Amino acid sequence: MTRKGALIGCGFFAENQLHAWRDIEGVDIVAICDRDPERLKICSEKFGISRTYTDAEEMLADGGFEFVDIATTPPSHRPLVERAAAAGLHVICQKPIAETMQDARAMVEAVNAAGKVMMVHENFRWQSAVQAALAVVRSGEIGEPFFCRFSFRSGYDVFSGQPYLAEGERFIIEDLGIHILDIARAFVGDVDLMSASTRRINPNIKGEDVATMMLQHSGGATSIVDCSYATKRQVDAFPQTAIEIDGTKGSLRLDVGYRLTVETQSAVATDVAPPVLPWAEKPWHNIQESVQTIQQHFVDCLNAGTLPETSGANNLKTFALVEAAYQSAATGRSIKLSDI
Ligand code: NAD
Ligand code: 89V
Repeated sequence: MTRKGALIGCGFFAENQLHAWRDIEGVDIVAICDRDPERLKICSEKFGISRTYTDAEEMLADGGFEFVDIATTPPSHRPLVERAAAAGLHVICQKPIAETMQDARAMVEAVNAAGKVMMVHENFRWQSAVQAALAVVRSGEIGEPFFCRFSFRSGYDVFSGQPYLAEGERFIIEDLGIHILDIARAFVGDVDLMSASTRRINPNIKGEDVATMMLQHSGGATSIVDCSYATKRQVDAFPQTAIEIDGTKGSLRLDVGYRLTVETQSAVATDVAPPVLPWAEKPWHNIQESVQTIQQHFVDCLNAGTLPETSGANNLKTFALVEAAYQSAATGRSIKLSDI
């Protein structure tokens, strides 16, 4: 059986999603939409998709697919997800799920009420190096984690490809930190308390480009999640997340350069560099591979009748961490997640 889908938003990142869909068996993207005819034409020609629309409403009304992949920027996420739910479609929505917690909850509720599956395209936990580290922790080899650090520090110019990132009041926590917070949840679960501080180093952007967050997890572990786009190094780490985990029986380090070291009785280091997919390019290959993996996961879940790991409901907990971090940074107080 071939599952038919449609994609809305043919911008910077959507090309990765379209490449991945093309390579996943049993899926066909039969229609695409962008309100910008130029972007629509580029993706239509590049991916050989002839059914094109500049109006999402029109595409959804015409139908002929069972899921929609929403790859637009956040202001359009809520109306598009609600419209897709009303059309009885399964939905994938790019991160951040929404602009506010209220919108995010309404979106999850709308898809739930329609009896359909919603996945947030939260792909960083699907990076193969992160998955390799997760497998070690889940195996119990290093015991129970009690301290973790998830660190993303780079000086990469993200603004040339995504100029809107320089314009928002919120930047690094909402756009990038959200991925790293989600990785923290994947490793050590949900969070009770958040403390955060932020800085803006780059004078040419509006939002914060440095954030340091401390998370008290419900299971007892403490995590530091630190993010920076103001870190100047000779060899830039973009877009790698470095991970340190101390457990009751040993420790794990995922270092920049995709080297995973597990220390118990002795230290064992492994190269966990991701493959460079035929359509991918360095240094984005790490992210690009995870796009293919998460989309494959979505199809597998539809086929199995199970919920994706980063379902809408699951992702509300990651998005709540973003909200809590901004509230903490603004007030100088620790924020209970139960208050979000
Ligand atoms: P972009 O601005 O390059 O592309 C968005 C496209 O959506 C544009 O072409 C725009 O014309 C179109 N669009 C917007 N509203 C629309 C609507 N209502 N109907 C039809 N078309 C509409 O943005 P981008 O950088 O590709 O980011 C898109 C999303 O992907 C964002 O949410 C961003 O955070 C996310 N993103 C995720 C990753 C990741 O690794 N998961 C990486 C980059 C971007
Ligand atoms: O993944 C993202 O959301 C991107 C980037 C890696 C550049 O922060 O915006």
